[in-house]
Parts: sequence; structure tokens; C-alpha cells
Amino acid sequence: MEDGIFNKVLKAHIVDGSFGGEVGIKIDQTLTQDATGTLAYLEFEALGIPRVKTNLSVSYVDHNMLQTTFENADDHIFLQTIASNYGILFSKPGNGICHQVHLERFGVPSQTLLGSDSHTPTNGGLGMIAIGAGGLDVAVAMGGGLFYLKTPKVVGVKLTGKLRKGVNAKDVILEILRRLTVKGGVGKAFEYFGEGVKNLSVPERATITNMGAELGATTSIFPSDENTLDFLKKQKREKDFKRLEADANAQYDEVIEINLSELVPMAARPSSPDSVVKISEIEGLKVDQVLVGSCTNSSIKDMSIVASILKGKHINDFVSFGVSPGSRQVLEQMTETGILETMLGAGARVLESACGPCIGMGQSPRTGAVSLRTFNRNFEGRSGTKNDKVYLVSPETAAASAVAGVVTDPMKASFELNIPADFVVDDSMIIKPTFKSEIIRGPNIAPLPIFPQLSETLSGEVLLKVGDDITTDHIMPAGSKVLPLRSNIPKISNYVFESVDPNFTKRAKEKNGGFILGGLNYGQGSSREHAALAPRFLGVKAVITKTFARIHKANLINFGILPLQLKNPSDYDSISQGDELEFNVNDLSKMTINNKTNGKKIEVILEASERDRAILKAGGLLNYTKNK
Ligand code: MIC
Ligand code: SF4
Repeated sequence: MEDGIFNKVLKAHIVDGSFGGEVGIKIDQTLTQDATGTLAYLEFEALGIPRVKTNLSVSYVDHNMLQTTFENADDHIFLQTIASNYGILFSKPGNGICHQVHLERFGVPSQTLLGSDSHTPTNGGLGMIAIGAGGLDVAVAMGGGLFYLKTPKVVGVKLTGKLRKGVNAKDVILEILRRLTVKGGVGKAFEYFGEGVKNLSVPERATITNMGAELGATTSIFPSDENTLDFLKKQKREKDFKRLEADANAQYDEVIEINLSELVPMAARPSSPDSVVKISEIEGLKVDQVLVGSCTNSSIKDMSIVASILKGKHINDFVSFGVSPGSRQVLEQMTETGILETMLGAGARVLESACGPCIGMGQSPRTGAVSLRTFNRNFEGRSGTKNDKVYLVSPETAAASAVAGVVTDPMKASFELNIPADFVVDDSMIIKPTFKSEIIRGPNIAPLPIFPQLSETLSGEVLLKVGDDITTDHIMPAGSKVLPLRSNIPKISNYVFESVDPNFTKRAKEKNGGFILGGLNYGQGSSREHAALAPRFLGVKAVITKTFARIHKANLINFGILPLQLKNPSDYDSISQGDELEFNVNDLSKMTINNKTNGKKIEVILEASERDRAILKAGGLLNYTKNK
């Protein structure tokens, strides 16, 4: 059979199961970041394995950087000491955003990477199968365990042509989001091919694979070719190069086509990454804040584009313009090449190399502000401001609009690009393990809760009924107030569904747990397992929906919450918040819920493998792994 690159790499890593069904794959590399990493390492400790068994595991600190109280810094030293003990590289705070640094310093074509962050597919830009997962799945992989997934369908994205000046790789993925929506990629992998591929550099490819996460896709991948070699050479990592190309007659389950030459600048309007329009449709809209950075668009090329547009100009008096370079490498290059000077001269606010405003860690916009960001997510309230109006745009659009003070089409701006030829390679903020470090645990780091196995009957109240596209930001908010509690489940559980219903936690505690009813694509967005673990801590036994997003569904299973789908989606209307439900779960392949409030019988389906069912019966993956 003629294979594309996704199937080639997948097949080469299958250890359990067979291609087409559920497969267990070997993981070569792992990454974690601090906001999900503390739990991942507590879980790794609970597995009782003396040191990691992967080729490479890296622990990054990039999310919880504000350190307004002691908790974040406590987490940082915990992560550093635990990494040192178990054989993990530690990327210090200030070294940059995990996906950007991993792309620069560690990603290897044809290998697999599992990361406890939903944007791990960024490294698909280097020809890796890079997948985002919950921390527990990453912990198991660090211990040498397999990662299980349903073989995804492969969407071939045929690229032709070349981006015009003023159009960014960001506009490519925004166009795909416009066509396919935030639900369009669930159960699928996106593989890029065609003549146009050679016209995109590795960081541009990474912008596209990064935001494939917003399609709900399992992952996205580009071939490894001359451009990959060129990138790795400049990173002084030529030895990591391996060519990866599709067979001549590779078949895909679906094909979509994009002519790069025809694309124009786009924007995702508030508050969903798929609410995409052409910039021309919103031109002239007054802008209050512009932010450049995040793991999506903060390569040195992106920064040079911004500087080229700002050169000799000044940011509009009523615009606050912030820049957070993706890595220390990018920031150092900006310093060496005068890009930083240009930005400062134009009136930029320079932030550290970290996630920062992307996750609501500072720079929350004022009430009613229009905020243009080069980021990947604009879910409501994620910026830290209620009813925010965040637009996702390219660096070109961001810079041109920051100068004009209104949304501006960058194709109309005149600028000369000046991209530095070489990268500044300096790994001095990546700390090697000593294998004998004392693990330092601050008072905020609480032990993992232990849960019992699944009981025979589940009963309780529908604690909350929500609609379609509920994000993990709704379920377990981030931001500077809640993020410091990421290593303390009892404390963080007080914020579950805070923005949707501030009484949720109180009700869940009073009723001794119960059920959640959702619509389509429940749990889209991040990989944070807190969105499953904290509800489980509050006694949530099952989430009943029309459909689920991939990572969140896996996290629910990992923590022993039944992810149930309504057999007839119209039954959604016959269940109300407050209804009393009861059902027998002895046979997980056939379950009928009795709605005791109105007497209705509702059939639900558990789409899960034998292994998933066994995990659910055991009360979660930790119990299951320990029992084994
Ligand atoms: C995000 O972009 O939503 C995050 C914050 O990076 C999350 C991880 C987290 O919640 O810690 C993600 O993408 O998985
Ligand atoms: Fe960080 Fe934002 Fe990227 Fe998530 S999406 S890893 S918060 S920069």
C-alpha cells in the first residue's frame, strides 16, 4: 500500500493492536509544561518508576510565570528537582514557550512526541507525529508505556502556489478553520502535501500544525525535506535530519486543496477560532490592544515581519502593543539584529518569553476593548476580561493595525522584509539531570486524590446542563488567579465551571456529586486534565453529551468519569438541569438511563475500547496501571 507520511510514521511506531483500529504506539519524546507538568510528575511518581524510559523528555516552565504569590515559584522548583531526579531535561523559566523551544532544539523528523499540552502538534512542522494528551498519558509514556489512540482518518491538504507579501502561514490555518470549523478535525490527522509545501519554512509549517489543534484534530504533519534540513542546520542539529516524504501515489481519506497564492489576510472574530472572515470585512474597526507572540506566531521571521512594518513609525496613541517572543533564542536574535530596538522605538511593551497574555497571565484588556492577537485561541474570557473581544490575526495584520489604530489590511502596507540568516544557539538555560536531587515540595503541592473503583449503579442529579462547544476554559478556567492552584486539586476544584455557573461547586458538594449534560464537541481546547480530575473530585460520575472533543474524553476516562453519548441526540431536550438520573453500569456496552424526574428512558453509548472500559471499571488509569 502506498502510504502518506502520517501513516508511515504511525505504522513504524505501533506496538499493540493493528493499524485501522485502536493502536498502542511507542513514544520517543515527551514534553510537559508547568501548568500541566506538576500533576504529570506527581502521577509519574505514583507509578513508582525510577527514571524515564523515553529517548528524550523535557520539562518546560512557560505558563505560570507571573509569581504574584509563592505557588508558581514553588511549582518551578518542584519541577526542576523532580526532573533532575528522574532523568528529564529542565528548561528554565525565561527560556521560552515549550513548543517553540522544542521545535528549535529537540524535535526530530519521523519520531513521536507526546506532550501534556494541546498544541504539541506544533512539532508536526518538523515531520513528527506530535500529539497533545493529558498529563497521566504523558506520565505513562515517560515510564515506557504505550500511548493508545484510535487510528485517525487522514485528511490530505494539498498546497499549491506561494503566499503573497502580507499573507502569513496563520492565514492558511485560519482558512482551513473557516472551511472545517472547530469540530471538523475530530478523529482526523492532517497531512500537508503538494508543490506549495516547499514554499513554507519550518516555523511557518509549525504555525499551521500548531493551530490544527483548533480543528480538534489528533495531529498535523508536514514532510521533512530540504527546508527541514536547512532549519536543522541553522539550529546546529543537522545530525537529527531524516527525510520523510509520502509515497508517489499516497491515498488520503479526504483531500482539501489550498492555493497559497490566492489567500488573503484573515481574522477569527470573537470568540471562536473558526469564526473566520477576511480582514477586508472588518477593516477600519477601532483597535485598543495588539499582542504579538504565543506558540503560534513568534518565530524570528514573525518578529522581523512586525519590525519591518513598525520601522520608522509609531504605535497609535490609543493602542497598547505588547510583544512576547516565543523563545530566548528569538529574543536574543531580536537583540542582535536590531528588531528589538525597532519595536521599542515604535512604543512596544516587551514581555518575557512565555505564554503570558495567551493564557490570561497579565495584559487583560480593558472593558469593551478590541484586542488583536497573533495567538491561537480566543475563547470568551480567556484573556482574563469578561465579555472580551479578541480577534486572532497574523503578525502582519497585528503590526499594520497597531500603527493605524484600526484593523488594517497588511497587503496595503509597504515594508521590506529583513530576516536574520542564522539562529543564536545557546542551551545554557536547559539543565541536565543529576539523578540525585532532593525533591523540593512547597506547601501548595497537594497529594493526588485517590478514587474508588466504579460502583454498580450510578445515581444523582444533573448538576449542570450546557450547550455546544463547551471548552476546557469553561470547565476549568485558567488565568492568573486560578493557574497557581494547578498542583492542588482540592483548592482548584472550587473554580469548576466558575464562569458558566458560579454556584456549580457549591451545588456539586451539597448533592454529593452527580452528572453533567453537554451538547456537541464538549471539552474542546486544552489538554488540562484538571478539567476532568477536579469534577471527579467533586463527585461527577458521568458526562452525557452529543459528542466529545478527543483529549478531554481521554482525560475523563483516565480519571474514571464515564463519557457517555446520547444514542438519540434529541434526548438532550428531555433532560433538564436538576433531573434525578439512575442507571446500572455493570455492562458498559449497554446502558439505559432512567430519568426518575419525568420517567423517560434514555439510551447512551460508551464509545471506548476494551482497555478504556477496564480503566473506567478500575476507577481510572492510575488504579488500572497499579493493579496491573
Ligand atoms: C492552552 O493553550 O489552553 C494551554 C494553557 O496551553 C493548555 C494547557 C493547560 O491548560 O495548562 C493546552 O493547550 O493544553
Ligand atoms: Fe502557551 Fe498559549 Fe501556546 Fe497554550 S496556546 S502553550 S497558553 S502560548
